[in-house]
Amino acid sequence: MKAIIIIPTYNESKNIVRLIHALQYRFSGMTHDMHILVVDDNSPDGTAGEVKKLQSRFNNVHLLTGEKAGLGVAYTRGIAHAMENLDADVVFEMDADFSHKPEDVPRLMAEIDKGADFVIGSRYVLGGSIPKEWGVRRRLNSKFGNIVARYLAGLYHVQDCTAGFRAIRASILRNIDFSELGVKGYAFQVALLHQALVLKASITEIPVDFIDRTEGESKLGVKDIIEFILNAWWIRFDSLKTFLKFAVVGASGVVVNLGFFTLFLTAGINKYIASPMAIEISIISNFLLNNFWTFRWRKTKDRARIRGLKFNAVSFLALGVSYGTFVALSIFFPEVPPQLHQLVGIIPATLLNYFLNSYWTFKQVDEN
Ligand SMILES: Nc1nc2c(ncn2[C@@H]2O[C@H](COP(=O)(O)OP(=O)(O)O)[C@@H](O)[C@H]2O)c(=O)[nH]1
Ligand SMILES: [Mg+2]
Repeated sequence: MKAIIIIPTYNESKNIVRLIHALQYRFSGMTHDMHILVVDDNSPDGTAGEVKKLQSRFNNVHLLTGEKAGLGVAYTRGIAHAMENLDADVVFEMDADFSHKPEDVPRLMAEIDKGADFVIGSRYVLGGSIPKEWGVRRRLNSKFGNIVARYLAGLYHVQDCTAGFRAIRASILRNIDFSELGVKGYAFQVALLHQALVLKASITEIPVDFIDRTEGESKLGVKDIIEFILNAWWIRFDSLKTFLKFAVVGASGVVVNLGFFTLFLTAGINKYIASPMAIEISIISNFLLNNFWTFRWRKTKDRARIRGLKFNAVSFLALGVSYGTFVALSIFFPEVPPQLHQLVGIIPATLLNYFLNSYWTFKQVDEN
């Protein structure tokens, strides 16, 4: 089999030469036809020049250059080149900064040999690790990204969703429309994993130690983090249509809530009683619309009755949050019309309501 290790680089001149040598050393003990494709975005530090020098020594080293447009864009270009021009059977993703150990490459390849379609060098399965020297902040950052991908996007079954060390069969990649992924930065890793899950690829995680880089700096930016979170929501909703339906239901809930609240006030009901009544009615109407319209297609584990019970538990909590906000605002800002307090109370309750219902009540069951 022909395997292409794609290494995206931006200012990695201090790492790339050493890494290419280390990989060549590992390749010598392997039976497959192993290649390296460096995708460099015109790094100002001359990374591409270093690679070119090595190309005269190694004929399995390839270079693709382009404008800097993000990690995902670089990978998309690299994968297309590996498949169309280099005839890859397997494509690896690997960082240039030695965070991924070259000696793990044969281990990932061995899983492909055993039949896996998508092998992840995983930090979060038993035996894998993140750097011991990482402080609480970096640990939390890494964990947070993974939690967003697993629980917000819903990729529950993969322990390390954000890993950048993977081996993927070309047969899987060929069925993915990369122009549809809609991501430019680090979110690419999660978007690609999601597509592999949609295609029912056989996914294997093997433990790796993730090593802290010693040369150069991380390129992860704020833009990447924002795109990462938006992408997770996007995956959760699966499509624009589901998202729009959810938004329409949410908007209708606001109208129902405030409409009934006003109705109860005009009927002379005390505002502290009118508020929870209106909240409850809108929660129920939202549930019914989401159940029978927005998420109708979702296969869930529970029967409708259990789902109804779970939903009631969630509603009760959401009602508490919404009503608590209403009461607090009424006490602190008595001069503001009560409708406004009621409106603001909807915000935290909606977030909680959606999250718990999506993750628990309407949790999608996996068919695998
Ligand atoms: N071509 C290209 N490579 C990138 C870009 N952003 C990051 N990289 C490379 O992707 C790999 C992982 O990036 P790194 O900054 O180490 O991310 P971190 O490990 O999450 O901090 C490294 O080899 C980077 O040089 C980019 O925009 N374009
Ligand atoms: Mg790194």
